[in-house]
Amino acid sequence: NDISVLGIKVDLGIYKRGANNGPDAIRKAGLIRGLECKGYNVYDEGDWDSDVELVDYLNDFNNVSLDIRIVTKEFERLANKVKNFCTTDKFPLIIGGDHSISIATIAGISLNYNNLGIIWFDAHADLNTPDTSLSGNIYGMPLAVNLGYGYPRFLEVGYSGPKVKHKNIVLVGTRELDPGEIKFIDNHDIKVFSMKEINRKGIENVMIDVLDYLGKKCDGIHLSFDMDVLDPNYVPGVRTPCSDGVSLSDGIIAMKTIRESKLLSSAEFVEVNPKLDVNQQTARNVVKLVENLF
Ligand code: DIR
Ligand code: MN
Ligand code: MN
Ligand code: MN
Repeated sequence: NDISVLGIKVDLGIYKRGANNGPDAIRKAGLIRGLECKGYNVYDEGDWDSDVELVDYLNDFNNVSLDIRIVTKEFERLANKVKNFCTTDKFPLIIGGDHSISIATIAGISLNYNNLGIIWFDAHADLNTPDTSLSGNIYGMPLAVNLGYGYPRFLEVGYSGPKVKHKNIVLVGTRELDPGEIKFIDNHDIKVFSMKEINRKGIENVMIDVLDYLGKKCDGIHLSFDMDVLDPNYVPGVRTPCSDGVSLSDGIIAMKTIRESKLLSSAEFVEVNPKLDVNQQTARNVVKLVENLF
């Protein structure tokens, strides 16, 4: 009945800033109190921040390629932090930050399991590599890195090589893929429950399939929830809104189905950008989802 919370004030995934203040906004929207009201003991470990040097670097050289060496150093430190964060008997709940943090969080989390499964809620697949990315943004690459593809330096974060197996990954709510990502999925054993499947089968049936697929073979399941998987009506505060997405009520049903399975071992909610948000709607909806996950 214990949950530990870690905020990650990192938005190295793109040159435009804002998602670094996601943890702040999610806390202000009542995350901790919401969980305590449900009877959980919440251990708030505060926010992890990247080096000041790096922040200055981003501000001074806006729209210039990020130095991958510097970003890698930050991810190394973060992976180490997350590894320690996860080695307690409390449920690790992470709030971001942009989705690039998953390069580090999943490296850290995976050290605690032999066969980690990942449920990737996202309008996107985040399977780009520097070769296939059309934007150049690192936030479009984390899942590829977790699988062992991408900037060679990133593949060393935490430890060398892949952090998860292809067959242990499920994408949910997918609806905007780049050509390289489509090819990647075609050539690898990655399960995809796209928006089309959700509309056809219903979210509850989809989630039962997801949990059955992973539950049988994994010794832990991590939820990586990019808020842009929801329809833009519910998430004005994301960098890349994507139309015809998951409704808030379906998101809540998905969280409840995961909770009832008792299979989840860690979770992260990312891509809340307070600069873009309207009336704290996106931050509040993170709280709503989390309240139904526990
Ligand atoms: C796009 C957007 N595929 C990219 N990716 C996002 O930049 O690679 N992922 N927003 O969540
Ligand atoms: Mn950024
Ligand atoms: Mn994403
Ligand atoms: Mn996305």
